[in-house]
Amino acid sequence: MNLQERLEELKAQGLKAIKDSKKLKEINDIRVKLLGKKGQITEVLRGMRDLPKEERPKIGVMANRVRDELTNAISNRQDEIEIQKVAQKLEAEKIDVTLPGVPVKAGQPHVLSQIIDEIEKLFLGLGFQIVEGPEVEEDHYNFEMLNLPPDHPARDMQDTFYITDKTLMRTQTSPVQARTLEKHDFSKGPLKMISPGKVYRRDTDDATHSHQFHQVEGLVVGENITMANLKGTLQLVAKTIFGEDREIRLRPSYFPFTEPSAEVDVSCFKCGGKGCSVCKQSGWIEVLGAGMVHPNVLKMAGVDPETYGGFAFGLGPDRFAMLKYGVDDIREFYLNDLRFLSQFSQKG
Ligand code: FA5
Repeated sequence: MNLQERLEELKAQGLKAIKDSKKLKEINDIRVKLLGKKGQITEVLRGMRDLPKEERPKIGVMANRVRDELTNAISNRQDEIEIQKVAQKLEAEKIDVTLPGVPVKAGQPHVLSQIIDEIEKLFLGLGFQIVEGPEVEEDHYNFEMLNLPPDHPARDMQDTFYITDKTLMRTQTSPVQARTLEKHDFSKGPLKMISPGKVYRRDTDDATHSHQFHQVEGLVVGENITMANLKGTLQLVAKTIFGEDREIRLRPSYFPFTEPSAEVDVSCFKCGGKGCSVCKQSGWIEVLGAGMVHPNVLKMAGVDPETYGGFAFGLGPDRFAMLKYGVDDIREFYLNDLRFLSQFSQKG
């Protein structure tokens, strides 16, 4: 076989092997076998030394053409294999966009937040401002400014967690009354505010008591504010939260920062006032404390009690929620059990 025939043969074999190759490694092996330093084509080119001078150019041209053809074929096949590889990968990793997604469970505000939101909405509609106060409070505001000097016996009812001698976890939202009264400019009109938030007491946890619970404080101070205004406001709260047919009643009570003071009951949601096990046969359930702001509280905040007066109340949203939904243990609100919490739809 002369060199020309050998070249033709190598070309035909090479092209066929390139065409049949499936992997990049295979094609690389073919390249080395044909065109590498010790490759078959390279060998042919070396063999040209033994040819008569006049034949060399012809064979040289042919050998170069065969080498170029094989190089192109290798490069094209490499590209094809690469493309196939990508196509296979895409096929294998195909995402079926018609598959149903993993459902994201929509949450909802905690039932206590729902009650507080409802109360806030009502009071915003009545033109009240919403004020927040610190949970780590000064003894000065939590007690003294509310007419509870050190050693006042009523402090015992609200024993709490002290941070230092002078700072404590607030036992009530009433300190926000004192803080707001101090700042209010009465030349601009009466003060109407509510203040929701967490409070803390060293109460032993039981079905109706928690060491951490919520209160919403209310305070109105201005000229000619009467107890009738207090009663009307609380009636509205009861009807908004518990329903149109709820009545309230005020019972005389004692708070150092209000005079007169009242404990406020709502007619029982279960029996409507006839008497049942929920209301302990009384027809009424206690929900909040209230009263007319004590003149000492006004004086201490720099407000003239001869000109201004008003009412205040402090209600417990935890107890409201218990009554509204018939929950018999306050601790349920703090256990974070979604089976319990998800029962309370947003609309309540
Ligand atoms: C007060 O805390 C007064 N600051 C309320 C007040 C404000 C009176 C303004 C007058 C003027 P009392 O301790 O009664 O009052 O608490 C008010 C409400 O908080 C109660 O009616 C009850 O609903 C709720 N509450 C009290 N202690 C607990 C507790 N341990 N767990 C859950 N709720 C409680």
